[in-house]
Amino acid sequence: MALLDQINEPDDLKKLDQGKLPALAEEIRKFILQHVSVTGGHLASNLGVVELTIALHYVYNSPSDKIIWDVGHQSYVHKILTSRKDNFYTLRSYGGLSGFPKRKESVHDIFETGHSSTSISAALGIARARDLKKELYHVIAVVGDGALTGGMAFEAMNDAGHSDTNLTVILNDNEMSISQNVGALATHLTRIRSNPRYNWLKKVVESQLRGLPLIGRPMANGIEKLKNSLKYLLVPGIIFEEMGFTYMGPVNGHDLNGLVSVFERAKKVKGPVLIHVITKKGKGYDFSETNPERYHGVPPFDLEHGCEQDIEANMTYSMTFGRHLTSIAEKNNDIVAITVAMPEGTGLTPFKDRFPERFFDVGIAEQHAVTLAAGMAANGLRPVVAIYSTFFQRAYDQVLHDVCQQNLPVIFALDRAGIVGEDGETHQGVFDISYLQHIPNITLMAPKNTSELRKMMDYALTVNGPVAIRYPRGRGGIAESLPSLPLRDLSWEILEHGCKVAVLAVGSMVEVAIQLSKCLKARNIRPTIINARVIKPLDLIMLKQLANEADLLVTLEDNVLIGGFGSSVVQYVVANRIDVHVLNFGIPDRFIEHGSIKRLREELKLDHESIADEISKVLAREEKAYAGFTQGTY
Ligand SMILES: Cc1ncc(C[n+]2csc(CCOP(=O)(O)OP(=O)(O)O)c2C)c(N)n1
Repeated sequence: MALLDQINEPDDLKKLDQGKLPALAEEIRKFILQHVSVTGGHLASNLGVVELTIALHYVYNSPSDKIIWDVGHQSYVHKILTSRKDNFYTLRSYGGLSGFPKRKESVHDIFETGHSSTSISAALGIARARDLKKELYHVIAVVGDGALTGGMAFEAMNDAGHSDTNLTVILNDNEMSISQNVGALATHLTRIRSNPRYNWLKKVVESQLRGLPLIGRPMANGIEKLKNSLKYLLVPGIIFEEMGFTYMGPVNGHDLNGLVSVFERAKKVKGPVLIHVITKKGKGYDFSETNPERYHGVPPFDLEHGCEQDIEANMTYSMTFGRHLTSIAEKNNDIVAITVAMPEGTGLTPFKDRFPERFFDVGIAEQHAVTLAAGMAANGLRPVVAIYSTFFQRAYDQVLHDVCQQNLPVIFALDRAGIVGEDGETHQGVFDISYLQHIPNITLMAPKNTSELRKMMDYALTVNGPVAIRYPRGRGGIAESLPSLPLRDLSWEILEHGCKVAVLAVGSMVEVAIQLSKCLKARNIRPTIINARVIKPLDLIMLKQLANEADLLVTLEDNVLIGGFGSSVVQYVVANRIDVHVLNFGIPDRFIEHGSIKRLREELKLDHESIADEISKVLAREEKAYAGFTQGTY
């Protein structure tokens, strides 16, 4: 019987002989490969933490002991060992297992994540609550070297390090963020890893020190002092020691005996401890070991041939952005590009290769990225910050206070705006219109297709102030064939002339509007279809005309209804006492779980048929016209 078949929860694991753990690790690797190649998901990070996770559950008693995963994309092995193996085939599908820790999924999922660098703060909070309630258990944060580049991780270490709180931080150091990790700390960690002399010397001196007799307190204190001064010479993680942590490591993260023994020792240490574990991202699968960046997150793929990609056939918004930025930067030396650890995901790799000196990967540091851009813009450059919509949330104050208040010409390229699908709640880019459009000075746009994205980028460079362009994940669909006009006057675009009903669609919802139009025509309703490509400022000339001429205005957006584009339209209509129905379609007031984009749109009734049904119903009711009517839980 396979070892994995005998394990459903951590107690089963603890019954295994320690000598069998490496064989179990191999079985789990195969299990992950078989499943993730079908479901898609975060492959390389999980293959790297197989032994680490086994050892954690072998030594600690989850859920009494609390294990908190940073980002949470590497929690698959944890899920497999905590009663979710049999459901693993549902990973990331609608109604199935989430790709991230979820409290409602398991008592072993202590804290929900998806955004990076939160684990040490959360773990410290849990540990402090434990102490105040006079409870006894271990709290462990598992954080990657990439996640450690985030400011929050430092803020938490700074706080934890000056307290006596018992807390274990496991630094999973694989030299990679999604791409190669960056920054001074990453360089320091590399130095530790790559210096065998250091480690040899440390071992020798430590064993000598352990051999010294402990005669009375003065002698013990003397040894402590000696140890402390030797630390500067010998302890590789002195930076962590100086921050108040006991540093243990570096430890080979694929040696189960070594891991079990270091965790056992760490349990006895008082105060905050940091265990430095070295792992190989993508371990055990040739393709992912050699190209961990490509295999960080994968769609379903063929195990034998690996994850292939036909670049031209997959011309995404991100690629369009990256290529166009590279081409306009040829003629404009002031353009610089900033990414937060995601050169590949945001399409900036061509720019990085062509203009290495004008490209800045700042690590997982969204706040810093935005204020860095503000500084550059204040000194005459044209910075372009490429960030996923969901992670941009982190930098709200920097956008408001450092960029917009000073009206600095920074361009924000907000990738993965709207519903993103399988990554679920923590990654949906459905808040950006609401958290940006109320900030003075900003211009906010959303293209209907990739060619319009290029036009918007050209336009943004002519604006002497902040501009944000939000665009969705993946490729454009049926709207790709539509021509795109230059923006110049920030006007909206009329795609179809009709009467009675005017549909105002934002970004990727233009595609839905085109299908909606067909559907309505089949019901003898001929709508006007507007590409509301500029969200702020509203095209008031066109809006006024439409509101006065139509019986019903319909807004479509893949942003939350509260504070979204539709709410601005309603505000305008109400403020100007225009007698017209307004129907807002967008994301209701709740978090949207994982599933395919198509499935989620249907569930949210944001597909063209559901919208057509709702419009037909309203028209059929022939209610007395009133403004401000909204759909969804507003
Ligand atoms: C605030 C935030 N920005 C960006 C990301 C995207 N992201 C997901 S995982 C990851 C790299 C994390 O690296 P590391 O912590 O070393 O984990 P590894 O995947 O290498 O195991 C990044 C940048 C994120 N999750 N959160």
